[in-house]
Amino acid sequence: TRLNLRGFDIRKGHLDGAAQQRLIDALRPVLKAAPLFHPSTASGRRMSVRMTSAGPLGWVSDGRGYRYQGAHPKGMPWPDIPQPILSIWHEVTGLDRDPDCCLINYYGEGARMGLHQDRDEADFSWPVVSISLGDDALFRIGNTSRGGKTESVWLNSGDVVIMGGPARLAYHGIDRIRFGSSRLLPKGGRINLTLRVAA
Ligand code: MD3
Ligand code: FE
Repeated sequence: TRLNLRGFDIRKGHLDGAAQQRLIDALRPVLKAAPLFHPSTASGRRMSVRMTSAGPLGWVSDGRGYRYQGAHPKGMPWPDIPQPILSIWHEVTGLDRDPDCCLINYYGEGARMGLHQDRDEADFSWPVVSISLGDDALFRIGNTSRGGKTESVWLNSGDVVIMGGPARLAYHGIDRIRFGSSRLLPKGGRINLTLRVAA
């Protein structure tokens, strides 16, 4: 089913169980080559979500601020974005160009992501595509400026969300996950993939 919330195009159950498992299998070597790390905010606080990236550019955050860069914090190049992930981008966006970043967020027990905008990309006219895998997550959507009313929706494993147009600059975050609600990841938790054109 398809749901439109404030311009967020939410495809519930877009990926069946087999497709979800293929993505997890494709991510295993990526996580081995570019291990998850805890980014720290510019203010020096460690984020509860662990992250890594695939593609020419990856998103990092440390004492020097937020940015996209060509290498993992430990120095290795980011691995390529697996083909089954690129296929989903092309299927749902219809675009000719590939994303240059697949940001991989891992939510363990208690991890969350506060309301924020994604504004480190060069051109906000490209959409962002999000793929949810594993445990359920409570996704909150706000407005293009801070404050005002928000709306929440549960994202489940296999859901795909496309943010384009004005939704691209909306505040959003993950309030909490239901740890252990899915069997997809043997150790539990949630993986969110976001496909972006960063440069
Ligand atoms: C709306 N991730 O990585 S995905 C993020 O579930 C992020 O891990 C959340 O917010 C997660 O920045 C939410 C949905 C999402 C991702 C990117 C967006 C919504 C977005 C970029 C612009 C607008
Ligand atoms: Fe975001």
